[in-house]
Amino acid sequence: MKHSEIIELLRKRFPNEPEYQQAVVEVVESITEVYNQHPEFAKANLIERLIIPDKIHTFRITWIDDNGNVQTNMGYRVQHNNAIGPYKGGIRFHSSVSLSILKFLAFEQTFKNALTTLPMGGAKGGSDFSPRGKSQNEIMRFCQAYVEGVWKNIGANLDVPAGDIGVGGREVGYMYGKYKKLADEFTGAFTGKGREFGGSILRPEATGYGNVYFLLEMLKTRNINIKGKRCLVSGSGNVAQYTCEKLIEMGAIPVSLSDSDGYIYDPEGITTEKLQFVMELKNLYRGRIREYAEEFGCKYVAGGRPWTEKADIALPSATQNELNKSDAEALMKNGIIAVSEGANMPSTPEAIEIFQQHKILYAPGKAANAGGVSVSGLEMTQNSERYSWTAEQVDEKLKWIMSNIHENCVKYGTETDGYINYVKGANIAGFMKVAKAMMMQGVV
Ligand code: NDP
Ligand code: 2IT
Repeated sequence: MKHSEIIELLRKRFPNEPEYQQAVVEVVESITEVYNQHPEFAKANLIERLIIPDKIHTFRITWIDDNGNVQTNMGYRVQHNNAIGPYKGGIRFHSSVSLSILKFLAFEQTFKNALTTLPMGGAKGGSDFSPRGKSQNEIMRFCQAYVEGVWKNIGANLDVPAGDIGVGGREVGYMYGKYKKLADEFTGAFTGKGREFGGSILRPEATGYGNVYFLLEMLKTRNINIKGKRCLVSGSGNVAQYTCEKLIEMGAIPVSLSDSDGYIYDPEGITTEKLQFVMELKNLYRGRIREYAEEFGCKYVAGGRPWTEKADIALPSATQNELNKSDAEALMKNGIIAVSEGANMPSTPEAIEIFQQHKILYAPGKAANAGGVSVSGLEMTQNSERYSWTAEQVDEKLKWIMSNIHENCVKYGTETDGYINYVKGANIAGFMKVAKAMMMQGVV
């Protein structure tokens, strides 16, 4: 495989998909060397078979708003690869959703899921529907309409969706209810369900908690204690909230949060009580993060991102490409020691280059945020067993999985000078598992 040929092929086949190109190029750069050490991979043309998703479902979603107007949105489910298990990945409802974004997320998910040790393939779905300002009934009708478009293509042994941006426990509940009615069966076809109907304990917390567990493993490699470390967190949704919760529990000090309108910086630290306010604000009242600054009298920057504030650690937990080159330079100038990604692909390639040049601890999302899908995998296991585990059991497994992912990154990503290149490590470890499974299953 020639790296330049793959990039050429990508640009030719998928010319209008910048996010997809970005995600693929990163993986190709990491795996070229090992790929070429296995001539059987090229013979089976594994790379093209990984660049073209297995299947993409595209459909129109029609729903009626509270004023009686008929609305339409685009609906998608990208089933990227099922070499190691049923398709698995979240659903995103956001006005920015495009095929390029869902393809990049499904591609990343394939390698992330391979890292978890659990049998899950990679997928992602969603819609350009914006939940912002919609009533509870509109959300429910929209969720039901999305499922109408996709229900025949998902299922416990086929493809198991979950949450992502704009889709949390409420939306999964509505989608599962509609799925159950259409399919006429009660199976684990979604994860992130309510605890009362098969949802795993700790699934809501898993991505944020898992990211902090991964961060602790990274810090351990340099004998750094997390206690008292000031942490920049972006986003204020599911991942950001539980990242803060675990940081506080570990004695670290989260000092920022954001949403698509701006960020807050609280130099005194976001405490448990303040976090409770954020959870109610975001999960119940669906308000804006600006209201935190109004409540607690701290700084709010409209339209900004928190990366220019001084801190020790950054945990981007909002969205893709939310941290660019100049943000990375600002972080370096302020002496950041670690960046651990809760979001998927939040750092641009130029930002990553800066982190690695400065040899700081840097974990890409597909390693650091794999805790969410891992507990989704554990939810699938519990659903198959028709049993539920305790919080201790799930947490112990989550910790083990995150430390195992870290170990694999060290194994495949340690460079000659001892620097751990987590991007390379995660990409090679994830790719090798999927590649071996594909080889054993023949040319299909
Ligand atoms: P939520 O919808 O709960 O929260 C998303 C947060 O990010 C909100 O604060 C939102 O602000 C902000 N945000 C979304 N889009 C943008 C944007 N274009 N610009 C600026 N801010 C934005 O989603 P999650 O917390 O679940 O997801 C956050 C990230 O974590 C995503 O990248 C997701 O793919 C990733 N992830 C999620 C997992 C999960 O289990 N949920 C698992 C692994 C990764 P606003 O309210 O203004 O829209
Ligand atoms: O990006 C992700 O890993 C998720 N949104 C979670 C997917 C899942 O199936 O739990």
